[in-house]
Amino acid sequence: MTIRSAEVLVTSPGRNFVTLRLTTEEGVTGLGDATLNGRELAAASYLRDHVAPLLIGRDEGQIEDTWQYLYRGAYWRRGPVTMAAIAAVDMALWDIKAKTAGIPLYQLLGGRSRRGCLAYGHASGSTTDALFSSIRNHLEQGYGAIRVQTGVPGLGQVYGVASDQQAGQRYDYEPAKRQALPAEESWDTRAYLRHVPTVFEAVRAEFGPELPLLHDGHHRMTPNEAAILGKSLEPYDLFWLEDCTPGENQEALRRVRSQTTTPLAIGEVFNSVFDYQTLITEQLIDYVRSAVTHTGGITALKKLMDFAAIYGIRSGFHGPTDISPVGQAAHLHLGIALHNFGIQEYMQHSTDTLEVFRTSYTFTDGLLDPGENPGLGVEYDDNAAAAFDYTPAYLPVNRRLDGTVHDW
Ligand code: GCO
Ligand code: MG
Repeated sequence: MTIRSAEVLVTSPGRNFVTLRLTTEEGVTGLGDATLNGRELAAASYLRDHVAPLLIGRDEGQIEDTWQYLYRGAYWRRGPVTMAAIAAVDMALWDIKAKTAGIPLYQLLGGRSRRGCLAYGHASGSTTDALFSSIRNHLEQGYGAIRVQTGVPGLGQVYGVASDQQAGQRYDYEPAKRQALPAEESWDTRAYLRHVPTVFEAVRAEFGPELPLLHDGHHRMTPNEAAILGKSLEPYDLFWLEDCTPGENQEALRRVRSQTTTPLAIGEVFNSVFDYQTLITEQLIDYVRSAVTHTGGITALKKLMDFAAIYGIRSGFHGPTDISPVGQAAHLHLGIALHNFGIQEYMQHSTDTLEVFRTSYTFTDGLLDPGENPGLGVEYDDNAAAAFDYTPAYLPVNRRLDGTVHDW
C-alpha cells in the first residue's frame, strides 16, 4: 500500500490552522497538525513545497523510516518549522495505521493506562474578583486543575490574562491578534514578583488546599528571579511553575532547582529530545511541556517520554487552542497510554473550529478521553473549512518599562 496524495489544508475558523491530509491508494485518510502560531505559512510551505512530493508512492506503514528519512534527509535538522512539518506527516501516518487496523490509536501505543487524562484549564482576570469568577466558571465546567494568571498592578495587558470582553467565553485567551503589527505589552519583573504570591495566597484562602493550581512564567525571569518566585510560591503548593526562565539555557534550571521545591515544567517551545538532555538527566524538571505538533510527532514524543520516565518525569503536553484538534487528539491517545502521564492542558476550541475539525474526544468530570473511534478520531470538514480564509495574526511583543524588548 502506498500514499496517493498529500494535501496541505490552511483554514482560519477564528484562528489559523495548518493540517496535512494523506490519502492512501485504498482511500484511507490520515490527518496531521502542523500549526505554528503566528508563522503558519512557513510550515505550510515546508510541507507543500518540500515534503509532500517525497511522500507520494511511499509505503504508509513505514512510520519510523519516514520520520528518519525526513529528519536526516533534510540535513537542516530541528527547528519549529521542520519539526512541525515532520510532526504532521507522523501523526497522519499513525492515524492511517490505526484506521486500517480499525482501532483507536491508543491501542497501538500500548492500550489504556488510566480511566482518563486529568485536564487543566486557564483561569485569569485582570483583578482578583475577575480571577475568582473565572476560577468558579472553570470549576462549574468540571475542571479539576486550574492555571492562574492575573494582571499586575501598574501594567496593562500581560500574557495569559483574558480581557474583560473575552472573560467567561469558553476559549477566552488568545495571544495572537489579527492585526497588521504585533501588539506591544509592557513588563516589570519586580512588580510581578511582588504581586504573584499575594494572588496565590488569596486563591488558596478562597478555594482551599485541595485544588491543583498551576502558573505560567512565560520565559520572563532570570534564573535568580525564578528561584525567588519558586521559593515565594512554596506555601501555596503549586502543581507546577511553567517556563520560569527562557528554555534555551538548560543550565539555568540548576539554579532554580537548587533553590526551590516548587515543581517545574518547561518545553512548549522545544523541538527535540536534545533540548531536554540536561534537564532530564539531571532531573531539573518535573514535567515535559512539549506539544506533539512542535516536536516531530507521536514517534518523537513517545521516545522523549520514555526517556523522561527513567528519571520520574511526567507529561504535561502543551494544549492551547493553537494546537489543532488533530494535535490535541494525538496528545490524548498518547496520554491515556503512557505510564508517566501527568496532566493535559485543555483550552477549549471555538465552535467554528469544531465545525471544521469534528472530534470524538470527550471531557467528563475533569477527565479527557480520546474516544473509541478508529485512528485519531478527528474528521476534517472541507465545506466548513472553505468558509474561513487565512487571516494573518501576530503574537505580541513585550517591552520593559524603559523600552527594552523582553520575553512576553
Ligand atoms: C501555554 C502557552 C501558550 C502560548 C501559545 C503561543 O502555556 O498554553 O504558554 O499560551 O503562549 O501557545 O502560541
Ligand atoms: Mg506556556
